[in-house]
Amino acid sequence: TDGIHAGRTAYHFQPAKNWQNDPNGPMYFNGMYHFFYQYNPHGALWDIGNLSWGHSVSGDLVNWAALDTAIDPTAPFDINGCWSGSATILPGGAPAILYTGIDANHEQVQNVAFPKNPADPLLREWHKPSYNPVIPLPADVPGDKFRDPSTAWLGRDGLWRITVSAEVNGVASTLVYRSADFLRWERNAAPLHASRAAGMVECPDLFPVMLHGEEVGLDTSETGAGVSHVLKLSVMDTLQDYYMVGRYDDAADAFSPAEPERGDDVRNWRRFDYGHVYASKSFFDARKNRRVLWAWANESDSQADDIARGWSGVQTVPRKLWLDKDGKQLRQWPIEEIETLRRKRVGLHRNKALHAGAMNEIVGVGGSQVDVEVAFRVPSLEAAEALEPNWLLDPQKLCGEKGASVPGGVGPFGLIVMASGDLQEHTAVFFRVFKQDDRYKVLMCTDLTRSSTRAGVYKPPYGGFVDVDIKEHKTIKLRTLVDHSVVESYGAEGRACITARVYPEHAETSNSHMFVFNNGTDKVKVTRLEAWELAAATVNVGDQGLMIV
Ligand code: DQQ
Repeated sequence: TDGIHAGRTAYHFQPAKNWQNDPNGPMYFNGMYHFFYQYNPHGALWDIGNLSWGHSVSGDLVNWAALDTAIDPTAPFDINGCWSGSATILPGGAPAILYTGIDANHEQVQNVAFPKNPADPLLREWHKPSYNPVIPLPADVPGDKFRDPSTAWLGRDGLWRITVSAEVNGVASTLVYRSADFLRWERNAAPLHASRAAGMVECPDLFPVMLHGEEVGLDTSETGAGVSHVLKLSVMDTLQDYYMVGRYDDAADAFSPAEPERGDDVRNWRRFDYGHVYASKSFFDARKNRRVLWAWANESDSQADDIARGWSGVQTVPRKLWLDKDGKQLRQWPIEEIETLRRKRVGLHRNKALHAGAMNEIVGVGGSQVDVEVAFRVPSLEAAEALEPNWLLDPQKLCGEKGASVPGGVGPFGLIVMASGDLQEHTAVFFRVFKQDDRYKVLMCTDLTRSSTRAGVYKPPYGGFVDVDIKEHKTIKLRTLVDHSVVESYGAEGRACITARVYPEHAETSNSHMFVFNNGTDKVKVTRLEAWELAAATVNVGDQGLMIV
């Protein structure tokens, strides 16, 4: 393999080299998108003391220019690491960053940083005032469990609020702090959320969404009629991100879940992605009036591979995010700017029936950079397999037991991507419909078990149930973005996402193939299929000019 290029993505965000993890402080400011990220400038692995904030800018969220690191561990309040945090655009126009520093005592504290020169269109240099930390470690919180300040929002009383993750007397808590001036912060006695069950949570976020399914995004301080809120938490125990929709009350700084039956244990909340992403963070994009989510996707091969490649970690494509009409689930979709990379296209002219066992190659578009959208019409649900109630508990296990090659009634049907000519290597993304009494359950899976012939790679099946009424819709759609080592899928118009990392060996020397398939006894119809090869974006490499929109 050619070292640094093996598996390097063409349009997912990566620094030119080295380790990256959490997305930090994304914002749109002064006509420019800024993206910061947890970055180790000294190597390809996470290193507790060496985390800096990497910084890139973009005019379109697709092409990125790398700048120098924005925040580095240099002061007593962050000398042992500059960990995750968020940006807030203050009234009057200047942005502020709040981040976690690991201080000289190895304790986690919250710090503030401001642009040295707010008139610099690139905000290249950041100043960390010497009065930091603005929030020292509270007495009832252990030194290693206090971190990840969110973007701030204004309450109707004119005070700023942020959330910070902490363990308080052994209880994982999402704390709220208030401030009039962004410098002095006071903790609210009651946390926004607390749970004994799941262990430490990280990277908390609270943001508003339109209640009635409108795809319009809201600035983080919006409240009032027609507005719902989303509480997002990353759970260390499972390394997964979860969310709950609910009502936020800015008088008490309290959150009441829309689905209280899911309980306090965050692991029973809804998932952003059934694959492999963590530490997600969203921001309000005032340029296009939308909320955009970023999330980190770690490597699934070994640390030795990371070192050999010289880098580790990618970000998902930025996703537009909104609340479904049902008031409970979020929908996600790749930002439309990704479509500017679409080049060679193939499409279907008329409906195509896929009979039992069908496996049709999508001819004319191939390789490791593709975007494919397909709609499957399910004419009958008669043959749907009966669902055993305990299968609901572990959809990932179910995807393992009922993989793409296990015939079913309605499904499995879906896409096969990153397939070698002999099919020894392939990744299947598919649906399977089950029947429970007179209701139907749609399972979505990404099966990585055959994704690579390489040993020492984590190749699980991923999966989740899709919250969609198949009986009413009769059609289920799938969009999959393939980018060398990423297979990122959006099921049922963004109701379920699965992001996976793949390391196919064949792709280093030969072309990859793509198929639509049906392995159910009932036929399904492909009513739409469009596939594009995607051009490579300019992501932190080369000596690109800045594209300022
Ligand atoms: N990563 C950061 C922490 C955060 C964790 C450190 C989540 O601030 O809690 O790199 O991945």
